[in-house]
Amino acid sequence: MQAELEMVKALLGGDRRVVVLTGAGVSAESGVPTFRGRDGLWKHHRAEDLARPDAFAAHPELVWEFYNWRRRLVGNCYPNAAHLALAAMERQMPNFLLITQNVDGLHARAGSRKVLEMHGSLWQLCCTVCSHAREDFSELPDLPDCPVCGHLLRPGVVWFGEPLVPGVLKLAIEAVAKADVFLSVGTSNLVQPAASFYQLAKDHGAVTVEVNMEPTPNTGFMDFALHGPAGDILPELAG
Ligand code: BJW
Ligand code: ZN
Repeated sequence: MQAELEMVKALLGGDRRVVVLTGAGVSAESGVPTFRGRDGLWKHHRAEDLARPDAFAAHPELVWEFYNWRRRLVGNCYPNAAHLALAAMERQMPNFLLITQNVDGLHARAGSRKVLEMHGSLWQLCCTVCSHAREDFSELPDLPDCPVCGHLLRPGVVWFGEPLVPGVLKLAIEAVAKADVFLSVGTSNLVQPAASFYQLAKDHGAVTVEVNMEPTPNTGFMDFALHGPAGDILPELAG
């Protein structure tokens, strides 16, 4: 893998346009559970079954309990070597963009300034009825209500079947289509539209690279696949 790593590192030099897509695997070494597999179980519920508008409509208290637990958990975690390497890449590379599916805010805490959070943020709240929305890092009540209209607040994240954060998808697609190098890091590539970004990049001539602990459905289509912990591989690419 060392030879592949050196080749990818060389590709990241100069003023190449580099777009990185991250997923839950990037935060795994910080102690944030990933979404799928055994890690994704909370009180016998699959995270995928809770991150849905119909689950929230039927059991808002259960879904809020899940999100409040995650807010507390992430609040006690810290950025790891992978987050720090991506923040360093942003400082080193003039044409660098980070797109994340993560809602934990750890990229910003690591020092990344240009981050597109395509699935929203755990720290964003929005009203289910009016347009009230705010960032809030405090401990929340079990069922937080809107200070404007009194109705239920919801986490400002994107659930299955919901459109991505307005404007963010457009910016992401524009950047991916112009990328010289596209890196997919720590994502299972099971959720659309993020899982198809590599295809868009490839169609426009980008070199595609995957960094993951294990193969994903996209691995065979990538120009380079680097297998191992993001916290080991990204510092090597950034250094
Ligand atoms: C490591 C590691 C280490 C571990 N180092 N690696 C086209 C085809 C089929 C279906 C669809 C389609 N288009 C849309 C859909 C439907 C749906 C979808 O994709 N369904 C699939 C399941 C089939 N998509 C949507 O609904 C999206 N909306 C949409 O497209 O809207 C269209 C629309 C337009 C107009 C009107 C209405 C609608 C929205 C998707 C939202 C996803 N939301 C979630 C929850 C966010 C909130 C929360 O966190 O609670 O986002 S689901 C969940 O999955 C979360 C994640 O961001 C996302 C991706 O997961 P990720 O990051 O890949 O994590 P894992 O756990 O799956 O993988 C971790 C990986 O890390 C593994 O591979 C490990 O090996 C690796 N790893 N340690 C390196 N140390
Ligand atoms: Zn309201």
